Amino acid sequence: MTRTSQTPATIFLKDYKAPTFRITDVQLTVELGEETTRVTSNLSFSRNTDGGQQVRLHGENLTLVSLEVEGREIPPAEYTHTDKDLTFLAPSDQFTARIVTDIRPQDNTELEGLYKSSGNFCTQCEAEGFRKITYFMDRPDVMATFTTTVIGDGSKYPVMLSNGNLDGHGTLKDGRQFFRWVDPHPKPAYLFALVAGDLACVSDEFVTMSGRRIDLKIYVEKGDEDKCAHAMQSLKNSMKWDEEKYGREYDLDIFMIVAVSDFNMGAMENKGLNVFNSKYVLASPETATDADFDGIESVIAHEYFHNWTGNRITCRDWFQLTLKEGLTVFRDQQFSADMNSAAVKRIEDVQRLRAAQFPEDAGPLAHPIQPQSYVEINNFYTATIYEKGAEVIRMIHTLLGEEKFRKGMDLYFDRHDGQAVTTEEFVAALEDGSGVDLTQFRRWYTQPGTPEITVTDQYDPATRRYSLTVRQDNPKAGPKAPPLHIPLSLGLLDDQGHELMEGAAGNMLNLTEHEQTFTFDDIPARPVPSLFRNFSAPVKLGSNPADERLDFLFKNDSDPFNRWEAGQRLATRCLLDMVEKHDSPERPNAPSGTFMDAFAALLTDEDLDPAFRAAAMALPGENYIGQQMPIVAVDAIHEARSASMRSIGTRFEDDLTRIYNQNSGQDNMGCRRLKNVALSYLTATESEDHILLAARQYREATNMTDRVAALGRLVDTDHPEHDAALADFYARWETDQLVIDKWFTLQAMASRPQAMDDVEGLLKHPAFTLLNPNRVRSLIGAFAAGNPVHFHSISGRGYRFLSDRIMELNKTNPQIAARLVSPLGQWRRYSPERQTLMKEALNRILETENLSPHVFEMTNKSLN
Ligand code: 0A1
Ligand code: ZN
Repeated sequence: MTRTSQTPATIFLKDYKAPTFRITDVQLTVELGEETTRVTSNLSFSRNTDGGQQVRLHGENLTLVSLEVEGREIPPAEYTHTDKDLTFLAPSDQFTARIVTDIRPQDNTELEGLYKSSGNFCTQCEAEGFRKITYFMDRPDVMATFTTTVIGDGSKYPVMLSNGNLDGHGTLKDGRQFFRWVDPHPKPAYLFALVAGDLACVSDEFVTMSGRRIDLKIYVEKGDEDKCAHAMQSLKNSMKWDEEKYGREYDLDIFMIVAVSDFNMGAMENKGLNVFNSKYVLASPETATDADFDGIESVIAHEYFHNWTGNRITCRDWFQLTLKEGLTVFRDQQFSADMNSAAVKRIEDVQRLRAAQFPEDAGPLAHPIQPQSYVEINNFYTATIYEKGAEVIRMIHTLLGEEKFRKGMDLYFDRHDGQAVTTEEFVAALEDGSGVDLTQFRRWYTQPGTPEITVTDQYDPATRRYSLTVRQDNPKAGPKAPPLHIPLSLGLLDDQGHELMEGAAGNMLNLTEHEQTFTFDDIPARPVPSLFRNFSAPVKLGSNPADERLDFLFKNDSDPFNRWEAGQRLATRCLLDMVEKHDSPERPNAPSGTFMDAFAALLTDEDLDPAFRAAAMALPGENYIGQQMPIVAVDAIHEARSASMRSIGTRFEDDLTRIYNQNSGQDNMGCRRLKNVALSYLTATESEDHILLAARQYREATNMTDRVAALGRLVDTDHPEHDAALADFYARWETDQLVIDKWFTLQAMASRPQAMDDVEGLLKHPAFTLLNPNRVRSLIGAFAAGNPVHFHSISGRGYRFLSDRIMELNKTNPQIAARLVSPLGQWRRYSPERQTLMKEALNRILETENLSPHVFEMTNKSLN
């Protein structure tokens, strides 16, 4: 299993050394060609530390044409050159170099460096892609000003973009067109971008708080101009919000967004020139769901907010990735909460954390938000760095309070503007700016694992004293791991549901020891505690209160998050009970009476916000239920959940039909969500009427939210409407890639018995390609992560299917291949037969010839 000669090197945080030389200015000329693209780079070097004369530049997949230092051509005997770097001697402490290289973007399927997407040139340089464009000190602590001249055939590429402000354009003597861009803000190479193509442009403007007029441009493929309005509005809202909330103003004359269809991730914050996966730009009600609209708003905000948290202040090295990512996710979460329902947003953020980060933290790929080592940095763009990182910032925000948090942030921006810094420098600035001690809190940066909290309480009527004993354990961090500083936001409710402590936000307890007891005096009767309100810390609450208490909190808690949480816990308890009794004679086929009563209350509570009500009515997903079991009972979970859906649909048919009708035809996201939850229960009954209701909704829908919700109900049936609706959907949207992704995903996640055959068949569909990451995610990613019954089929077919695709993708796009490995890494959580099959699949991957470091690291670690 362990490889020797081929094993890629591990990089350690403890080995960090500041660079001996810095590059302070870059003058880049990129001559775009159909065969060869030539890059000429003029660099200004200056000494940074003692440490000799050697200058080492990174470079991969480059053809070196020439190297000059201080105007002198350097002969090959005077430099060394490998497939990873170029090394030569510095003539003095300050010098210039000119390097000419050739590259072939049209052959680049990894989508890192300069590549082509739908005939247009574009770049992706984070984390280490700039070295695939030219030789450079490709590390984030080397920050330079850039001037970029793009040259090419103006008839093919009328639009030529790079970072900064436009400084000039025209036609060269040979007829080629050029555009020159100047970025005055020093930046690391990972923020470099270049785009060229025949693109359409949608324009707008924003006037900043100091009265500067900024041009806003969104570039898209021709024909997509009418799908940019939401992205543009989101951008303007983000710019305004960052000024109001954090005092941050934009700093160039132009802000550009380009949408491309081949992109490994969601989007990229290149200075002044964000490159986006088209999924996070293009939307119209006919083609995008409400969830897509929300996704666009948050990703546009995320990339824009990076301008201050990421670009003006960047990371010293990649171990500090959460410095920019955790902080920027927190900021985009705050923004979306301000733009929409804060309660529903918080529920969604926690669902995402639990779905993606908790399993990561509990499995073989667990790492602290500041890792200590890595093989391939691209494997560390994880839910832990992003989502848990955001929770850590949120806890700082909770501990400091709004006002002191802002003081801390102001100091951070003041102190470190223009620098490449560490998470330690961030925490120190927040501490100094707020005056709050974060010494113990820092442990969150270096401890992996999700803390498990157990709570017991006591009430003494004689002394009217109530006490809570709270314990924290973090098994993943080892028995000797010191306790974390955990903010526990608490409410106490009396038996009428009134708050016993002032302020509905409750009290904030500082949990700093392994075990601690908190006492409360003058409590007239035994209260019901509401713990970790608004999910005040990324922990698992072990102790499970009685159903009656959950029911009480579900009906009375003033904290909306905990209200939702109580309902989910009640549902989870019922489902787990059904799973446990799956093979026994007293197997229930419906959730408990307490749950049914609580659900009934929701059906008539018209005062609740519809989106919140929809979230509260939805049952926890199969993966989440599985997470609550030591060994996941895949099939029993599926059956228990399906049976519950069915019994709820049957028992409450009238109320659900009423809710469905009341919320139909309303132009409101919350109403659509509520209506579609009702539809999911109704169709679960499998009655002909309700299937036909879904079919009618499918046909008559005026928006993609309703259409996809209805189609999702039909793909799980064998009803003739199944084939009819799928065929209709394909024919209608054949030319819209993003919509066709949905078509693949719905089929990938279907639970009907023949779903695995369907998925294998779809690989051969003319619209399927492994070269487009969205398409790969829509079929293969959705199947592995969202179809537990078929992925974990005891035949092993699902595992083999996934490992085959990983091996194929390893050749063309190792980043995407590596991202698909993690479902197999959860093998310890499955039955012995499944464990064997999952490990077999991992071992097959590991034996593949020419395994990329990306896939090697993920697979090798997954077997641990
Ligand atoms: N910094 C981007 C994410 C990103 C990371 C790597 C990429 O290519 C390998 C692309 C994008 C963000 O947080 O949005
Ligand atoms: Zn980011």
